[in-house]
Order: sequence, then C-alpha cells, then structure tokens
Amino acid sequence: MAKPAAHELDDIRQELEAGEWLSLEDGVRLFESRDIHTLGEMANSLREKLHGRVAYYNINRHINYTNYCVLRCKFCSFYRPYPKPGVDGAAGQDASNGGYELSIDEIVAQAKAAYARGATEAHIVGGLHPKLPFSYYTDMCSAIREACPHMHIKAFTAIEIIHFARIAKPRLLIEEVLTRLRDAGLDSLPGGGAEIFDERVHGEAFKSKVGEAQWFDVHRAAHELGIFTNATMLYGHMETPAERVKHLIKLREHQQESLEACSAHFNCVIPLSFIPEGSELSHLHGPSGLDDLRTLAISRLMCPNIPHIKAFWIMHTPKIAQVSLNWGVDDIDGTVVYYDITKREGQGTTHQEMGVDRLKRLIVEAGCEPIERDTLYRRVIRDTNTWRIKDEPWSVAYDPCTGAHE
Ligand code: V47
Repeated sequence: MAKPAAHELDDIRQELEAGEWLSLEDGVRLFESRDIHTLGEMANSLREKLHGRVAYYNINRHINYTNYCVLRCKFCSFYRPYPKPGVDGAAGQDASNGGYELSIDEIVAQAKAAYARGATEAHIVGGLHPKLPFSYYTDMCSAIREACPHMHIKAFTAIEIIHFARIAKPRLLIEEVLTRLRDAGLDSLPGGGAEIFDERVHGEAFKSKVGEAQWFDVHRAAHELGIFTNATMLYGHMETPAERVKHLIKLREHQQESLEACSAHFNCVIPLSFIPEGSELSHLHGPSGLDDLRTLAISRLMCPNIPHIKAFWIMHTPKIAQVSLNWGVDDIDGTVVYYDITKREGQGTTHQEMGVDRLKRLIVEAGCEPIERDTLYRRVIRDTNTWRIKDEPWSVAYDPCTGAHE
C-alpha cells in the first residue's frame, strides 16, 4: 500500500506530541499555513490534554476609574488628555473632552453593587492620571476590601504600577508599591499593557509607554511576592506574525523562570484583538475572524507552560470567543457589565454585559462543560443565594434577583 503523503505540519505535530516547545520558525509556519483545520485540531488537542472539555467563565465587574492619561498611545481610543487649568475647565466628570475620574465612593459603590449581585471579582484599571496621589490607589483597595470582604481585587496593569512608583512621594520601588497595594487589599494583577514586545512596534505605536523590560520587572516582582498575574498580547495593528510569535516566546520564557523560582506565575494569556475604531490607527482593518482564531490557537501551542488561554469576548465578539473554545481556548472571561476601553459589543456604549445564562449557553453549544471560576481558577460553588470557593471555610450571601447576571 502506498505510504500516505507527508503533511506540511507533521513535524510540528510530532514536536507537540513529544511535549517539545515550538520554535519561532514553527510559530511563523503556523501563521502562514493554509491548513487551518490541522492548526485548530492541534490546539484543541493540547487544550483537551490540559483541561478536558471544561470551559471557564466568571462573574465579574470591570471598573475603569479614569480615562485621563499622560500617554498618547496610537492604538488607544480610551485616553483623554488632562485639562489644562483655566483652559478646559475643571477636571472631573464634566470636562469638555469626555474625560472623567471616579471618586473612591463611586468606585466602591460599583464594586458593592456587583458584589451584592454575586460577582466574585472586580477588575480595575485606568489611564495614567497626572494628578491623583498614590494614596488614591491604596485607599481604593482598602475601601473595596472593607465593603466587599471576599471580592477578588484584580487591579492595575504593570504600566500603572510603574506610574505609581514614580508619583509616590517619596518615590517607591516596584516591590514597595506592590506590597503596599497588597496590604490594602489587592489580590492579583491583570495582564494589560504588554501590547507587542518589540522595539520597532513599540517605537511606532506606543513610544512613550514603558517597554518590555519594565513590564516584565513588574510581573517578576509580583510573582516573587506570591501575587498571581495575567499576560496579554495586543495584535492586529502594526506587528508581523514573527513579532507575535516572539512575544509569546518571551511570555513562556518568563513563565518558566517564575515556575522554577517563585510562588506565583502567569495564570493565563489573553490575546487581545485590536479594535481600530476611534484610535489614531482607525484606518487599519483590525484582525479578521480567522486571524483571531489562528492567533488564539497559536498562543495555546506556543505557551504550553501557561495554564489558560482566555478569549475576551468584548474584543473577539461572543461568536469568535465561542468558536475558539475548540481552537485552544478554555476561558471566555465574564459578565464584565461596564467596559470603557473599547466598544464593540455595546455599539458605542460602555454598558457591555453578558448574562450568566448566555455565557453558559455559548460554552454548552461549543460542546464544553461550563465551570464558574474565581480569578485564580478555583471552582465557585453557588446555592440559591450564597457562593463559596471550593475548600474555603467562608461563604458570601448575595441576591441573584437584583440584577441581570442570572
Ligand atoms: O492594556 C487598548 C488593550 C488592554 C485597545 O488580565 C486594546 O484578565 C484592543 O488587559 N483594541 C486592557 N485592545 C484589557 C486587558 C484585559 C482584558 C480582559 C482581561 C484581562 C485579564 C486583561 O486592552 C490594554 C491594551 O493592551 N487595548 N486599546 C484597542 N483599541
């Protein structure tokens, strides 16, 4: 009998089956291959090896405390310049350019409302505000901790942490910033601000933002302190496939160091699909659905030592997030509720909410078992109006009827 013809991706499949890490060249070939079925199938096989048919979601609330930012990143449609005194009027909600900053009371009210509806996580990020003191951020964490004792506070990207170290009086080391925030109630760091780790892309799209070395310094310090973090990759703007693959390789190398030397590490990679609308790069198309699936699958294959791959439905759309559950992804994030940084699902409004029923339906229709997780991927167990984390002695009462989560 004739031997079946060798397939163009056979060698990559063999490397994966042997548990080897794929090279830069392998990753680029996966981006170039027209055989998207084999790519999806290989990513799904690794996903199933790690998580079976389970797919995670969570009940969370995003809070964006300000859109004032000292940076002017070309890909960002969220930032507003801080008003100059006597020119644009007073800072705050009424500023003429759409800028805002929330008071601690407003932030706590948002967190409390979500907690009362059963949310397990507050995801808090904002622009680099030129005026707010470091105490604003520690006060924010301690006030939420007091009002919502078991709510996981996942807050502040690496870029914000570096900003806090600079504005604190006297200046602080990264470790000191993290320790003070943790003492005030911070639990983990989200993965934002990584964009693409490449000098060329950095120079063109987000020149004034701190670079790769400092992003990793913050995550290294967090991991050494036992604080878990996430990692992102913002793709589909000015980068090449090779630059995406190099970014993923840097993440897995850092992860290996943390796994070997630290008590915490990256929990997940979140490839973020660039949304051009409203940004200085609005002339670009942004990634296609196929590019999204390819990038999610390749992220799974390039980073076998990072446990989870998350498709953030706000940026991928619920439809792509659902399909990606068979392309390497095991997590579609959460209820979100309000999201200011990009607007697609909400057709221009910041109210971008997905009910638990819809999250579960997307997962079940994809042939997976929906599991509610907390931020650290521990199982959340719900009764009619209490929730608890497996193996924890406490439980939280909530009222499922006060909102649209159910
Ligand atoms: O840091 C900014 C990106 C990030 C655009 O850790 C854009 O669980 C697409 O990091 N199009 C914030 N993306 C979001 C983020 C995140 C989201 C969900 C979960 C987690 C997590 C983290 O969004 C920014 C930036 O990289 N971003 N502008 C844009 N136009």
